[in-house]
Amino acid sequence: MEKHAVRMRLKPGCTDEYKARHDAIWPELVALLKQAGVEDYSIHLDAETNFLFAVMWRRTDHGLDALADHPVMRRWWAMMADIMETHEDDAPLTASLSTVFHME
Ligand code: RM4
Repeated sequence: MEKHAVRMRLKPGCTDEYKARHDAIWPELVALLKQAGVEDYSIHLDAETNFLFAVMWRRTDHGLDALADHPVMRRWWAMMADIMETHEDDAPLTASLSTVFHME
């Protein structure tokens, strides 16, 4: 397992909607993420900047890269595109975060 963190960005004024959509996350998306090797996944908001910090534990042999082409993932990203900063194809803009401290 490895911990992986990325930064995304919410559009201003969309906090409640973002939370509501994730509270009602599609079971098929959860199944897809689990199947791809994700075992623990949380997203944290900096309300001052609207940056979202996503942190997950994933198998080292995870299949997350292939999910970008999966119809369920694409449908989710299309649904989320009105409230997140995205590429033209609706995939969220992401920046990888490097680990600088980890206490176990
Ligand atoms: C996020 C974003 C991510 C997805 C999670 C579940 O808002 O779309 O790509 O992994 O939702």
